[in-house]
Amino acid sequence: MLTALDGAYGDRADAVVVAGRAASYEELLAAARAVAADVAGAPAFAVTATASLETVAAVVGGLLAGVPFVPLPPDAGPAEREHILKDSGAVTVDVDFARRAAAAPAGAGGGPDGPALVLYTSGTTGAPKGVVLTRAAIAADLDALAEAWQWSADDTLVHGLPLFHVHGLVLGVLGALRTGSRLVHTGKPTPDAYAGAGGSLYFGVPTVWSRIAADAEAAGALSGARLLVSGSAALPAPVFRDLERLTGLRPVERYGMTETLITVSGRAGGEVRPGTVGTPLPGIRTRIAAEPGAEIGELQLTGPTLFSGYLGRPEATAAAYTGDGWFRTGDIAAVDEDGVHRIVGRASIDMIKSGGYRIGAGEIENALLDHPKVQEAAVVGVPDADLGQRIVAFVVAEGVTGAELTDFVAAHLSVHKRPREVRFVASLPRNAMGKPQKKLLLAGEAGPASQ
Ligand code: MCA
Ligand code: AMP
Repeated sequence: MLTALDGAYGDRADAVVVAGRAASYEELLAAARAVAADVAGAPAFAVTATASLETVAAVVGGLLAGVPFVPLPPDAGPAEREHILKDSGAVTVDVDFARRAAAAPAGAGGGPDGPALVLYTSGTTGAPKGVVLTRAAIAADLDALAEAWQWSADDTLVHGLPLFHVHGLVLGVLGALRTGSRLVHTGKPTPDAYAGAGGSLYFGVPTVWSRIAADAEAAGALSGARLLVSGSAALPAPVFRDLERLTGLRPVERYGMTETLITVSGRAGGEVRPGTVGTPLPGIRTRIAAEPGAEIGELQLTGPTLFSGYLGRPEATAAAYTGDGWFRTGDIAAVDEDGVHRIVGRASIDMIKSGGYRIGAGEIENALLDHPKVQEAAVVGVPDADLGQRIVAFVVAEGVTGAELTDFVAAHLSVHKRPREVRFVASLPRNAMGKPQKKLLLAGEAGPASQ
């Protein structure tokens, strides 16, 4: 699974650098074996997934032991943490990178179809669901990306993404360990940190790229790189153009989901057009479920990178597929005559993407309604130049401030799920069925609300 740790590409003292701390593959493997010994036999294990060598050792340790790893967002409040632990049945483990073991526990390991990761992600309503990803799906995705991006042991990969989602953990850690590229995780994805890291390959969400594009000096420092990759949300065309002007590189966009891993991407050395996410990766088939005569519709796909289901939720898993077995992404897309895909928006107004984080409106509404002063709440994603969308909560409440409600959500769920703005209203516009009419709440906001 992780070719670099088998010694395929040699070793160096700074093969993996996370937030300023360096480790060789040998050190990482020894720390991961100690994790594997701790978790062997558990149904699943959870670690608070800070941006650290400990989290890297945890994900590798889980693979060595054949025990699924459940990364806990470090900013998760008690409600979110408890939900993830209870739902997954994971034991919690503390990782000490200084603890080393000479061998993995006897008899440990997992087959290709065994679960490697359970990643919690939001739907439009309710609490986050656990997405089960197998080793085979991860390996297939990383190999497809390595081919698409000509990603190899000659690269130094740089990013500063969180280690509890696909982007930072699967691509950003396991990808480096499978291809043998040196990894520099910057801790935080600031323009200065990216500029100072001296990489050949850079990953970022559009918010990261737009902050870099606004900092000419930092962007200029990336001009020696080979490839800049953007994903997790739509890269605005002006950011694409600014990056090209400042770095001389045309950033490659790729598209994916927690449930499918990365399925569509631009190619290194290929033609790249702003606003498009490229063509399907090897092994992936896509189709557009459009109304007769229409060219855009829901993007549906099949392939070896898909999840094996939502943990313990067979009905939700079944509902994610069409009758003929295609995964329903919930994204609205178009495909041009060359097979190049363009993501137009989300089918549901209740799925928000803010800073690259996927956030279900229902989860935030439920958290707000748990506050004793809140009578009604409706949450929407409003177009935002920095975050793509920012979470805005419309509430009917008295005797509480917006800042108090923001802190309440930040403490209960996670800091990154907090509303950036709370607007107090006398009542929510509702249709005849009593459902809040969110389109009316969004009326007057500039730009498309879907991205
Ligand atoms: C602010 N803070 C608070 C509060 N308000 N803390 C407590 N209570 C409050 N009310 C603090 C935070 O703790 C943090 O402190 C600081 O303010 C800023 O927080 P944050 O909102 O996180 O910062 P940001 O600047 O808005 O973050 C932008 C970001 C971030 C860095 C781009 O959104 C990010 O990392 N996004 C990546 C998401 C991602 O990886 N998505 C991939 C999903 P301090 O700074 O001290 O901590 S996987 C996926 O989508 C697929 C498969 C795909 O296609 O990739
Ligand atoms: P998540 O499950 O957090 O990985 O979020 C997946 C969602 O992110 C997808 O369903 C899309 O809505 C969005 N997404 C990911 N990559 C892109 C992209 N390059 N362009 C537009 N949307 C994207």
